[in-house]
Amino acid sequence: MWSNKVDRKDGKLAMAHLYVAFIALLLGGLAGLLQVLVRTGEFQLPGNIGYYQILTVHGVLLALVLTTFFIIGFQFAGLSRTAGTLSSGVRKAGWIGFWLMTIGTAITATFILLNEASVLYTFYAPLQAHPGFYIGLTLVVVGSWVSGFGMFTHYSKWKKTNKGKVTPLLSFMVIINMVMWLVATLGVAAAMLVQFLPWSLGFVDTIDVLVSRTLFWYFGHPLVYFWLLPAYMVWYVIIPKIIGGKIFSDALARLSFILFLLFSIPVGFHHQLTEPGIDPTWKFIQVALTFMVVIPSLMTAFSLFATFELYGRSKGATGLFGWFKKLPWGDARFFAPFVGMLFFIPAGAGGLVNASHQLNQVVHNTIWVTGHFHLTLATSVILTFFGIAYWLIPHLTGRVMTKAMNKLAIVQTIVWSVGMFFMSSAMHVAGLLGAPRRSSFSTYGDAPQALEWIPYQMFQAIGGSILFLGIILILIIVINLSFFAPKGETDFPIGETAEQAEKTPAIFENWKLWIGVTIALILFAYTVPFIDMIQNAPPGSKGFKFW
Ligand code: HEM
Ligand SMILES: [Cu+2]
Repeated sequence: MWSNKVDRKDGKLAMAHLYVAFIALLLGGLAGLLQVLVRTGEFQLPGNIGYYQILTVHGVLLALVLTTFFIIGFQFAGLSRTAGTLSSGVRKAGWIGFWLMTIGTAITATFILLNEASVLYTFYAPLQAHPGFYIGLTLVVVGSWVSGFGMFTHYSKWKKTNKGKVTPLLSFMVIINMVMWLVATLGVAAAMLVQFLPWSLGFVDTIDVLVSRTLFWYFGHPLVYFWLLPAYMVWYVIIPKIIGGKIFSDALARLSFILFLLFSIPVGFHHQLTEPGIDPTWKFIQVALTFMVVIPSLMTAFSLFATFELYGRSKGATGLFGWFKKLPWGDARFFAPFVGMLFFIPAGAGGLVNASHQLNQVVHNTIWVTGHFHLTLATSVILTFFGIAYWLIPHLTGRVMTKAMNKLAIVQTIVWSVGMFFMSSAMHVAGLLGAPRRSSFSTYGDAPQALEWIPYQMFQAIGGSILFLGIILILIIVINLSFFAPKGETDFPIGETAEQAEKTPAIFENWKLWIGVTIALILFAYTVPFIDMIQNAPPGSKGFKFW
């Protein structure tokens, strides 16, 4: 019924998303380079460019635009590969979604560049941007919904024509991720429509700050899992095939995705631990729910390393770690995501610190936090995305990656790791010494405390500059694979499940059940504190523009 090749028309849709993603990487990375330079205390931004303006560019382009575009493009390609060519209706939905997101991004970017919206990518009230900033972001979300409904339609069509069969694993994972995204983005949509737009347009004078932040983090935590799950898709489904091994267990993979859906949303308070106005009991409950993601995370780690070990042993490896040597270290499609996985170990440990109430007091709003998500998002996830690009782009453009490009991709991975090691370690240590994040000040008038941070901020700048070199390298590879690499066939690797694995239970696709439990958990975690916030609301705040 379908071939192993993604249809050309579906490929174009996916590639359009990837182009926007990599343009965002270049511009966002440039902003990042300027930031690390400013924070050494030795460099000033030229002209009237404000620090918070470029920091807004950096956060919006990298955390919101790059990720959403890359993920939606990759997921359309994955659905087309595993559940068959998209119908013209679904493809049209994909294009409408793409253009809504692109136009939305352009509108938001315009107002940031006009210096009307230096509110950072979290747009915390009472900072108030030009309404155009919020309108643009709303269009990005609406566009992603249109694409998401396209994906749901494609899935249900597959179900209808394949009654009784288990959905291909990758397609199942895509649907979980989009369900989570849909439920989560309802929070930002509500904040935009009910709070930010009326307030920035002048229809109302004040905004309820606590409610706006709560709605933001209701979305903001599942957002990080929306970034992470596509990386997990690659680790579970694609990497086994690339190394020539098997998926350890289809059922375990699905169960871990379901657990991520359940435990990603009712936990936003762990970003608001220092927020007054939320009862500590509810903070405690949401933190306990947060720690539940340890279960699917460790399941994932276990299952990946089981795949590696089984493969190594099948190649004759002996001893406790003999299998390690058998892995295909010279293949960038494996090497980049694997290094990403390794970085996830310290990243996850740092996350446990952030989520623990007492330890959070030490690191809250320091640059430690920035160090943390440059490990999770900007290394584990991003290196995996680069690993996707190495086969997905040539697959879609009908080209092959040359040996030279593969070598450059290995170098790219090493450059990124070294740069990030310096930058992120410096951020973690400076944060422990109290250096704040999101500050254009570096020396604070030569205060002794701040001078302690400067050596780390120098390391941060060295690491950041190496990282920028990494961005140049990946762009060279992406441009080569898109336009210049030799013509040929590249495989879209999809792993098969190991023979000895258990059968997949049908209950995993009982959506009524899983969405029902998700909603029940959300209502449990948010209803009482939310009523409390509304009933005991402080006076609202007028808007502020500090830039
Ligand atoms: C050349 C590479 C990069 C450099 C040099 C860099 C540098 C920085 C620095 C110094 C900050 C903190 C500034 C401050 O708090 O004052 C920052 C923030 C941030 N970076 Fe990066 N970064 C890079 C790549 C990335 C990538 C690839 C991503 C995501 C995919 C990313 C996501 C973020 C986010 C979300 C923030 C927070 C912005 C905010 O606090 O509003 N960065 N980056
Ligand atoms: Cu979180």
